[in-house]
Amino acid sequence: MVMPNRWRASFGPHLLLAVLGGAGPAAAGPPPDVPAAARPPNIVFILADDLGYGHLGCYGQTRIRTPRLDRMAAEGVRFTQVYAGSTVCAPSRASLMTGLHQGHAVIRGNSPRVPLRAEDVTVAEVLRRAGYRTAAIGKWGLGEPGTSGIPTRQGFDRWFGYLNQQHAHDSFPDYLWSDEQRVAVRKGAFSHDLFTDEALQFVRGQRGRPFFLYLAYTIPHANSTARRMDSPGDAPYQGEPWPAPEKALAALVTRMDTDVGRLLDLLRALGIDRDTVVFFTSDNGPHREGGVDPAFHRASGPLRGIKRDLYEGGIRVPMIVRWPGRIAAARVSDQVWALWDFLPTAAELAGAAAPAGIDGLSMVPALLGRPQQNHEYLYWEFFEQGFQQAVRADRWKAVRTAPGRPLELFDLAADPGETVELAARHPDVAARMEELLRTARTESPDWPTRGSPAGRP
Ligand SMILES: [Ca+2]
Repeated sequence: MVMPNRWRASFGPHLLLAVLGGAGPAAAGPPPDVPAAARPPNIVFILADDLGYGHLGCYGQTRIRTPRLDRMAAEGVRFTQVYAGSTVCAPSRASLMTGLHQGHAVIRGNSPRVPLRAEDVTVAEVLRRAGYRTAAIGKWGLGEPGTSGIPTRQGFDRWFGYLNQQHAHDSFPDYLWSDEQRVAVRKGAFSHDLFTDEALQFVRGQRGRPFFLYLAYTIPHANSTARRMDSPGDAPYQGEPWPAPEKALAALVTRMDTDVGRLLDLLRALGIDRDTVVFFTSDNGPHREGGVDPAFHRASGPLRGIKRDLYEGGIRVPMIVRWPGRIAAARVSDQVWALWDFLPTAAELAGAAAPAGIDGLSMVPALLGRPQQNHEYLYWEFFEQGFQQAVRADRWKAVRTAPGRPLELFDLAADPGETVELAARHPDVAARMEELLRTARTESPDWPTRGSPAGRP
């Protein structure tokens, strides 16, 4: 039986702040338990790893079966124009955690391994100060052991998983981190299954206070170190006439789908699914690692490029959000937003203020189907193959694949596959995009551009 919820019934988040009194970010420590009637929703954020725009049935996949995520989309809102923070893991997660795009983020690449700093304000810190109990489970990648960047020093009450991204390549690890302890893992245990068990246990253990669960799965990332796909089996695809890595990848995606379903079933069984907002998305586009060919399962859908590209296939990701009773069922939204919008979105859901100076906007209106403020632009930069930049403004997308190369301009409304280059035909738009590539960023000492942004002398 779900208790009537006055917040859901009548209160906007700003009113909620007043109800909670000192529960905003200025308050020291979590407030005492608030009455159920005024409690903001639980927030669950599930992040897949290298899951492409085309990997889920509800985004056009025809062979890999994802019935639970498809049903989640049918029960909530499915976004068609949501973007990752970056085209690889660590920087994308840094943008997710801090609300900053890559032109301002403290972490802008997988190497060097720069940790989040003590002064960086994460979404977990914002939610914990608003009274939430917070957990991170899975792959972290934003701080090595002993640094300021580890989850327990970045706002998470509970942490279980891989700190190091290289370590996360091994899905049958010898050890994992539990809070600040290294714990042995039973031989042959598949880490993803441990993460699911831990997530279900965390949710079952919550009473009274709202919770934030950040569940960062490692599926369907490859074991890039051993150059293979780690999977406990190929079911239900063992009989398919596909290359072995493609069977393994499909099996992993379906396994994750099943486990997302288990989590949603638990929320319902506990009578809290109407009090819980669940997000599902990916950290970047699909990979070509571990023997996988992203074309085989059409992993990017209709989009151009994969992981490590700033074309759409590298950065546009699935995004499904479910909140029964508040988010209308079976809605499809083309609202343009990005993972750096999650922090202010979560803050508004919690009735808390987001830190000043971030790049993200709250997408709560878009979630609820109300008029939404749009970004003037979205910005990305990437350093692994030389300095690359991309910007999206309205229907236009510009990519520069190296300093000094010509700006490539695409009209995403007419050409989402980025096949027709238009810079010469729209010099005014190209000039505006050039200006954004220059002004959207500040220089980072850890990721020098070697040559100036936008290829200028
Ligand atoms: Ca990734």
